[in-house]
Amino acid sequence: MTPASENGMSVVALAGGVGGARLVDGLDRVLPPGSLTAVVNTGDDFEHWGLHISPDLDTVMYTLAGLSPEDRGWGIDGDTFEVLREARRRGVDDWFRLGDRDLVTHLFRTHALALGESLTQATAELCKVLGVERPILPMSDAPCPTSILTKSGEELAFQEWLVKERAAPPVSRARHGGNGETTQSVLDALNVADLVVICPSNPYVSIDPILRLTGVSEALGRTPTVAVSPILNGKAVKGPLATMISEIGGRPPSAEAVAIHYKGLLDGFAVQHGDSFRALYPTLETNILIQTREDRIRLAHELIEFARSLR
Ligand code: FO1
Repeated sequence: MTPASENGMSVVALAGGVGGARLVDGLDRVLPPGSLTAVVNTGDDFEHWGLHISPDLDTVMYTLAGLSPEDRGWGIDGDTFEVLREARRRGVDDWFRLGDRDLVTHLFRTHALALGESLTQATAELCKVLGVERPILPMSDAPCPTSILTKSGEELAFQEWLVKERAAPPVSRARHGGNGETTQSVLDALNVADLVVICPSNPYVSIDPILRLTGVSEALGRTPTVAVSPILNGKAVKGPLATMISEIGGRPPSAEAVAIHYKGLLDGFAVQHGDSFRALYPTLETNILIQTREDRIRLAHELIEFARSLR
């Protein structure tokens, strides 16, 4: 078996938060330069302290730069929080924990956007400065805010629901705002892709915002597409996904429930040992828990080989 890293295969990975970033990191390490593009959710983006915050773009960027804390997954490992402490002392909103080093990213991005740069340009500059060579593309340069409609009839901005309210208010559905436009860079990457990988991110709030953009699902229809389940043995590795599946999807959380959600888009699905189910397409049963770098590299190799077997 020739290691995947030697064969030219252009891969587009659709990713959201921490789980997505970890698989992108694994693919980044096994694929040769120029053969991986990450298309990242910006539905979590919001303005806070007058700054444009892009949590998922930053989580993928920091992970590829080797700056992310292994456990928490977001922000910068070892970051300090002096600014946050001072903000708290002065009664400034402190529910979203912005680290001192992390703040430089938000200042840089907000300034670039104020100078008229696109989110794609600003992200490319941030990646360059942090030594991240792989293209990390925002799914859109236009605002596409995700909000959560709660069962009590409230509409909360995504980060307010997830972080400020600790994902406690029961969800009736996620609402995706914006004009539905992706970027030409995303469409160009999809048009030359030999494979699309839907990373183990939350389908409702990290992947759906990407899939609903004009031209994206059509591109997946033309390209072999494999997904990695974000649910293992009925539980989410991180975050509120399991509850969202039962609240939004109306079914018990399982890899199969996720596959049903992606109806028709998949040509293959990677699940945790014991989670396979009768599907119309091949499923890869393996260990999809990817906390360590070795796990990420192993899963990335397995995925590439699995995708090759689908041809
Ligand atoms: N998640 C939290 O649960 N609490 C936080 O205070 C928090 C701060 C934060 C700062 C920067 C950043 O890039 C991410 C941050 N996150 C925080 C994670 C973020 O809310 C989620 O990981 C993603 O939005 C999930 O897709």
